[in-house]
Amino acid sequence: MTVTVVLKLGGSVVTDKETPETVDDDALDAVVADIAAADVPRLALVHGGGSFGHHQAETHGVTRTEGSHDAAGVWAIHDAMRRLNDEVVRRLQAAGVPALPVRPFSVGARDAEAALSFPLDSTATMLEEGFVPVLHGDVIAHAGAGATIISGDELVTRLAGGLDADRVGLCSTVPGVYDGDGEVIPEITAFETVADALGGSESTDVTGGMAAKVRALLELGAPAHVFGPDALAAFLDGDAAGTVISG
Ligand code: IP8
Repeated sequence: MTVTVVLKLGGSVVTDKETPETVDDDALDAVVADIAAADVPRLALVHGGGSFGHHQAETHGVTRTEGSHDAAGVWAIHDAMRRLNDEVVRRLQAAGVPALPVRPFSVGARDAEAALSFPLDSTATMLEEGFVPVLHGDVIAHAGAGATIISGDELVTRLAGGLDADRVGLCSTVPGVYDGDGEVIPEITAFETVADALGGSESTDVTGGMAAKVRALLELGAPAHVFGPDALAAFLDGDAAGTVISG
């Protein structure tokens, strides 16, 4: 059986989150080297916004629920993400990974109830043809709201279900999901067991924190591993990494 892996590189891993529109060169090179060294036949990548998308989204007042009809603002957010994606794809290709971009802005939409439509024809065909599709958090057209943000995590959920993924990885700057004592929780199988420790959203970015992530990952239908960059090689080798979440 050919294993399908969906991997998200958090925006905080690939960018310097404190400095607008700045790639974290060393961190990005390190994850690219791990991906290039790994032997994953079907790999779909997603990356977050970091100091590219979130910075522009804040400037233009756009969130997952607050939309905008200002074309220049929507384009500024998309263009920032496009430039970050260019950099990720360029470095992956330079390392020998057959990476190609998929632009969520041109693929997906939300209806008036905010339900996501995101056809996977291009992504799935790329995988069949041996490419590594690289998606990213983005803006998308949203009925009644103009355009809103789609997070990398939503894309991971869509890809995991739509591609029937066997494993899902979320590589961020933390080594896993922490319990109340600051220790990494090895395994989560139900939200109630960790609700107190997570205490709601701990992140200030526009698309939500760890509690929301854990809830969504419990619904995936494939085990999801939440880990830091040091564990990426192990995850790509098929080993357990960080916190394993399976509902
Ligand atoms: O960093 C958000 O993606 P995320 C992307 O995965 C934008 O939440 C455009 C803010």
